Amino acid sequence: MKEASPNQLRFILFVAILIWLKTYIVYKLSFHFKIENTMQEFILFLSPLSSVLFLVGISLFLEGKKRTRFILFVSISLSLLLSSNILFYTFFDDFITLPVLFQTNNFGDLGASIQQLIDYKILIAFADVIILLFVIWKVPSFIYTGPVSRPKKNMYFITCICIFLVNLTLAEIQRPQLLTRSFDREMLVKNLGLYTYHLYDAILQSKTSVQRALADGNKLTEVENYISAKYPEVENDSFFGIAKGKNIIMVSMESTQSFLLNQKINGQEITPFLNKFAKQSYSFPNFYHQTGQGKTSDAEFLIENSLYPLDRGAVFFTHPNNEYVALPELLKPNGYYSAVFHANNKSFWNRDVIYPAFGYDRYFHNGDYETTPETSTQWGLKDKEFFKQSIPYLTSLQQPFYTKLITLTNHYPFDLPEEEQMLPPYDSNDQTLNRYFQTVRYMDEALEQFIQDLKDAGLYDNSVIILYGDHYGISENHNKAMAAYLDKESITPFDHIQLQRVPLFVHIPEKKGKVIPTVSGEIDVKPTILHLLGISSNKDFHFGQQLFAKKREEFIILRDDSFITKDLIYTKGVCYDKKTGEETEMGSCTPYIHQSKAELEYSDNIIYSDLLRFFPGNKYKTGELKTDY
Ligand code: GP9
Ligand code: MN
Repeated sequence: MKEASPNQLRFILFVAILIWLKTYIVYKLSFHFKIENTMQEFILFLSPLSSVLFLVGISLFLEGKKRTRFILFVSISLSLLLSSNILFYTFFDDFITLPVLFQTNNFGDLGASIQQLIDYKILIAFADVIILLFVIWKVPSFIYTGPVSRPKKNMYFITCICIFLVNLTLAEIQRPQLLTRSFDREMLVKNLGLYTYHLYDAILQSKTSVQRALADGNKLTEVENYISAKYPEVENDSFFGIAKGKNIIMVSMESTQSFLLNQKINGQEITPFLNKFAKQSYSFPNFYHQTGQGKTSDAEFLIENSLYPLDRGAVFFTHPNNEYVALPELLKPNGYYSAVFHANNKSFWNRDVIYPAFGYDRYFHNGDYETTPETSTQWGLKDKEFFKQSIPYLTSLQQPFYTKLITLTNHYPFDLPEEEQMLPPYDSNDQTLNRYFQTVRYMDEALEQFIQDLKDAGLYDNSVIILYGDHYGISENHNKAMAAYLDKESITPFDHIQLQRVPLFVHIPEKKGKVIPTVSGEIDVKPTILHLLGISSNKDFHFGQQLFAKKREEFIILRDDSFITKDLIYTKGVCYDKKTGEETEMGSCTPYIHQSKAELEYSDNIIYSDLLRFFPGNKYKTGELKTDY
């Protein structure tokens, strides 16, 4: 006997609704979407539905056991996708993109952190799978696996498309240009649903592969023209060549934000050494990190290439085989030996693959360091021990050298044994912030010892020492605690941008240094180093502007499309007056919005199409990277 028609879809609809509601519950528990009105909440609620209906609906073309198996497959796959996003979000405050997904090595290293993050939310992510298995086992009569009539299928998919179109229209009303602004992942997920977002991401990714194949060398000339018009070179100021022939020792200070400087908790300075060092250096209080999903590696990329990192994924992973005109490579013809020090897995962030493309001669990684459980955290060797063991390597290098040391201890979850915590405990409700202060202080002490050791080794007086914070350490998830700490009612989007400032100190031998308040960013470091060493920039390709120039254009673009000028901050579609922190009329920001869009696009194009292959200065490529002693 033919089954009554409503029952043909009963099981499929049941599963779709289950996955849909589960997804919404996970959204609410795990992701911090900024919801401004009821309509946005409704879109958030609606958004997973069409894709879930569609995916589950494919099973209508199968019959019998195959249909049930397929539905189970969809349910498990989506649960896996969802739970990976839960973990990733807790850690990086962002959603997964395809390139990041291929960074399995990194996920391996995150192991210990992931254990801390696994909780009941993951169980909820799999709730539908559990219910589904139960139904298959206990109530098989509920499952209809027979044929479904054509009109019924048509009706099903038309409904599906209608829901999607309603969703998209509402989303476009709330957020015009949604699909063209892919860098705003939260917006995409919020409006299109997590699963549609992943499809969209996959399409973008394949577009990238095609782009390289179709690249045109003339595009590079276009970018060069843009750069020389926007950022003309000033070579003959008094800083040009001031450190000619000196070594460069650069330190990437993990997760170090500027708000920590010159501040006390419980009457004690958080960073006593950095505060002192700042006074003997050129310090840049308005220096911003510009990193994206690639975090530390993006900071390295910005600093050594003066190109923007990508809006999705870490460029270290997505484009390690491109041609670059990076600092180590540029300095080589000037007699510089280059080395990088990082006491963690050599493959973290794909460094062992991309460093040769930057022209590095030597990569010291965890294989070069003595590590014991006492001297390390999950992020590798602790900073004090890292610096201590790096000194003999540093002193043995051929001079002049260009070096970069990457600290690790001040990394989320900011773990440090109690006996090594030197500050009186900070007592907020937010354990992450409490712990952060301790690891920052630890790093501060490690740096103090390091600088002393450089002096003892005779390297201090013939080296330019550059310390920079790679990116934020305290994410938006901790805004409540941050607001309390900063004595504010809340952290506004304006405050958030100001919190993206990270320290930059440039110590030049025999120079007293001073505070230079120019609005600047990681993109400016490369031309600055070349300038100090007296290396003409016409062999170089870079976006930033050297930091000592009197007439710099004060304009820094962040990877999420926000920007900062001398007087304005633009973020999340709002233009702010820097003096008041209040919203100001959009007209003031408009020209910069265009410029920032163009500049990011130019930079992205260079990477996606591997345009620096066509750069004539690109002839210093060197041979192998040594990774063992
Ligand atoms: C890992 C370290 C941390 O080696 O550089 O990277 P992050 O998670 O900060 O990008
Ligand atoms: Mn980092």
